[in-house]
Amino acid sequence: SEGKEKWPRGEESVWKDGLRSLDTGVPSITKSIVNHVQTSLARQPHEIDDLGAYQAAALSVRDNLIINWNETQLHYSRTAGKRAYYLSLEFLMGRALDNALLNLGLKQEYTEGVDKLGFNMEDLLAQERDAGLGNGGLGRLAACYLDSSASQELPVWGYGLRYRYGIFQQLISPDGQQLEAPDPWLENSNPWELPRIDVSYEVRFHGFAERLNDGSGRAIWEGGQEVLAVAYDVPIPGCNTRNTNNLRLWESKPKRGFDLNSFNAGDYERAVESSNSAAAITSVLYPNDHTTFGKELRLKQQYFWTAASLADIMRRFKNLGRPITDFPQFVSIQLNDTHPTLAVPELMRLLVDDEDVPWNAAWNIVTETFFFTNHTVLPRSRHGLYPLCNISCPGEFHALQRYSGVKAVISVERKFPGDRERLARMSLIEGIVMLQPIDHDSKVSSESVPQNVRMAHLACIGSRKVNGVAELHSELVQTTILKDFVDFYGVSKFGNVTNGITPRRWLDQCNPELSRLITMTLNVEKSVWLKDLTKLEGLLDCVEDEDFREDWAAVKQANKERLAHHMQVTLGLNVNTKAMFDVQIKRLHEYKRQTLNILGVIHRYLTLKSMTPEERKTVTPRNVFFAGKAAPGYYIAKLTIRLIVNVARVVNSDPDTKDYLNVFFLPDYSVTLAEVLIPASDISQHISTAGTEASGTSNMKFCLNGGLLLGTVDGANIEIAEEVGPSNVFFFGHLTPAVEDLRYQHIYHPVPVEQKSPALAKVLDKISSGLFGDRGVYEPLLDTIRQGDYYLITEDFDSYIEALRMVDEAYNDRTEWIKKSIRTTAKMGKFSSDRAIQDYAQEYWNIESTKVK
Ligand code: B1N
Repeated sequence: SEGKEKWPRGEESVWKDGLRSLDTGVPSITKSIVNHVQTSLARQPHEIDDLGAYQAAALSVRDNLIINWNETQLHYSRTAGKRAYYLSLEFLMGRALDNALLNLGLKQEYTEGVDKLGFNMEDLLAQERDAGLGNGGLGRLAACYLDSSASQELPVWGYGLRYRYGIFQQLISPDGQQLEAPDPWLENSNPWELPRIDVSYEVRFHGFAERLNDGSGRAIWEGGQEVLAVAYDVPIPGCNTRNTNNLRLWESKPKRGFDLNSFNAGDYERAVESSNSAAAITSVLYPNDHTTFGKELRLKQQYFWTAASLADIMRRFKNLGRPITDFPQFVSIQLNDTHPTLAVPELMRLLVDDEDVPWNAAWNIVTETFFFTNHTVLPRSRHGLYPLCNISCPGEFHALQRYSGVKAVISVERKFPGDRERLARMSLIEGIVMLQPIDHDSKVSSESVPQNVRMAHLACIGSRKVNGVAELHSELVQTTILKDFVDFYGVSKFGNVTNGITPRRWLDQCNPELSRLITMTLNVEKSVWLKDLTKLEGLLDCVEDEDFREDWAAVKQANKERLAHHMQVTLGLNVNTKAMFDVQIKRLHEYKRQTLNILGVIHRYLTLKSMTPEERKTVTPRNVFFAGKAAPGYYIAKLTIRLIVNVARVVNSDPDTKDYLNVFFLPDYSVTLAEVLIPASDISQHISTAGTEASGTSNMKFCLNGGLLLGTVDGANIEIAEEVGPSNVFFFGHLTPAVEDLRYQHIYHPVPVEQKSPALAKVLDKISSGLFGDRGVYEPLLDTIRQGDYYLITEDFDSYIEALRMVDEAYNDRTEWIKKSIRTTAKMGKFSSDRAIQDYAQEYWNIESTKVK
């Protein structure tokens, strides 16, 4: 189906007659929607509700995407150039309809079309469920990169898993406890995916690998359980182009409905179980951000996905009819964090065992093909250590041990003779330094002793280049977790690609009013600045234009009202839209320090309480918004949510303060909720302990929408400040080089909180005293600060409070604030994911744009 040109059977003209072209023009759009109501949905016009109308409109848009998708795949096959593949266990796509309409340039026509049919486009868009196949920044980054690849006409495919349940739904009980519910995103059927029953592979688990005694080093892997990987394709439209790329997601299925052997033996239950276990592999996304290890099912997901993806990539490569050694000339594969690391030994296995490539040649192919992005230096996430034998791909284990045992150790030994400590640090398999090649038994079974594999080391040695996701983070990767590998390979193997975001979703789609104002002001076609975001600099010419500033401020005000309306309708809350909107929305994590934020809120509350009513009138009213999910097993993160909710309860109902301070925790944070929150923000908080947030990407989204940034000197905050200038950001807190020493002091020379920060001590005491109810429940959270204080809340508290004061002061100068807002948006060009994808395409993958005519 991909480019093997066959003449149609039968009469060509009949085929040609049947081919549909793109729907454009309102009459053809309404016709196609009505057709889908009648046939695809099998419903009567009079019984169509918003959901039905959404589905019919989506199917109609999908027809257009499929036509473009087919053209694109044919074009890529015909031109037979190099392709890149983005392997990510997470793709946090959000909704698709609005994005597709905007990228196709059909929003206006479809809006008119559904209007003629008696519906309102906004209502239809609201029917769609988010595709929440990710936890946070890492998964959303993958989604932005797909949008940029398609928009820049680059031949890039994503590969991931089709989880039946995406990220859990978050419910918040009245007393502030997070409850999790499954996310049945496929319940109403998903119009954006195309099941490809013609594309499937068998993936083997367990069994044994038998080495052939022919001197080739090849092994035959047999037995165990075979699971079917079935492809579902999601078309990825580019902006203002026909190029439509592909996201291929794998679903696991039992190879046969039943395990026939057990079935025949009369063991019906066992037969059903094996089919369940196959289907279970892609049943649910692991809801942990930064920590997921030691779970067998997770590792099975990883192997299932990498094996199916590589088989698919190999088949496509072989269609080119090239010798296998050309593989890296036609294929680049980006490993999104360590999650797809098993692709390294799996490609070795395919090359050595299936393609009969000698070991050294195979290793050269592998290390020319893969590229590895590291997304975190946090110690807890780095334990990418898995008991590899337990996932039981002994074929993998076999290949890996051969490498680890023979090659790597020998070459490290050669470069650093006798440095056993270095050898131990660099070892791929924890606790094992093999100076002698292991004497392989000809059979390696899954019953072998479990040994932990260091995924980051394996990904590093298996890749041509390794990159971090912001300047500071890439530096930290090279000086800390992979330092020994820098010594070994040299710095040229290591690089940086600062993250980016797609301005299509994160400005044009989520903030249509601002988009319109920008287009009018720059006086170019919208797609011109959307595809060259540095064009925003043109806004700087208008900073002194008072009318323009008022228009700019009016858009922000309208977005604040849109959020307030949303909260009124969905949560029944009244939000004062005259107040400053201060937003922190991200996964709950100690390193991200939502705790610091809520402690600052309490400090503000106590200060307000100590003022006279007259004094209070000088205070800038503030709404503080929080949203974010906590990993279900992350006790401290859940306790932080509970504290926020209870602070909100007390503060919002206190007649002394409620006109000056309100706190909101919005449940069930998602891409779609972010699209409402971000355009409404005056200031947003990105306040991780220095050196812990690899990049952050929501910081870029807020700034692109004219929200100012309050943050630490960390991740991409630093590069944002470089662009917008120091007077347009609010920085506070200790710098990365100080962090290690401060932590050391906290352990060996602890100073009581009262001495470090009396203001903070008072806040902690108030919580302990039960001011926010639940006396005693918050002690474990407070103890993380009083003892050890790993994330340095006490060290940064006072400068944080001072930064908040400076935000207040700046906000009170309305004209200056609007100017800062305009200047911030104007300087966001660097953070377009188009720039990031160009970096990858040119510096890493070596692929070129190729436009579909
Ligand atoms: O990746 C984002 C960055 O902008 C963030 O700073 C970074 O925290 C985030 C294991 C992760 N790093 N590591 C993860 C997610 C899931 C998982 O199972 C680790 N996510 C990040 C994009 O670069």
